[in-house]
Amino acid sequence: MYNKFLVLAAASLFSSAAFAQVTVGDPWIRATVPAQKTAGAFMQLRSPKATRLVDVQSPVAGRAEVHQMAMDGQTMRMQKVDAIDLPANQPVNLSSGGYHVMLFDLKKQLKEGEQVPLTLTFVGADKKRENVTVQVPVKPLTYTAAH
Ligand SMILES: [Cu+2]
Repeated sequence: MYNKFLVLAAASLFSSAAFAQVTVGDPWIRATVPAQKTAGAFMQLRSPKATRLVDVQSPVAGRAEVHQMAMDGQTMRMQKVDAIDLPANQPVNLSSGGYHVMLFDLKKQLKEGEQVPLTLTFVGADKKRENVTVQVPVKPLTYTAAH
């Protein structure tokens, strides 16, 4: 089962690359408790040509931002970043402790097993905008990525 999934994932990576699209690997969102208004989303981005992630949107959130964790003195804080640079063919990880997507003003509780649509907007060197929409599975509060 697990091996089969890996093969399928690899196959989809290759087919997407043929269309010069950004691929989104292993996306996930952490489940929320009732009344929680924010959630973090994580994934691995890879682009066949240099591009930048400039915007994020989701129908379940009033607003979404790209964030980065950074040390502020002794305290780890997150701050909004305007864009994430994706060098050609170099995977960029959005993971806890680094870059992540932050959803604000959640319109509902995100429960384990659900899928949340997330649209990522990229702008390449040619200034063309490219939208990539992925269905992001909601993972339990205790989940950490496999790698
Ligand atoms: Cu954040």
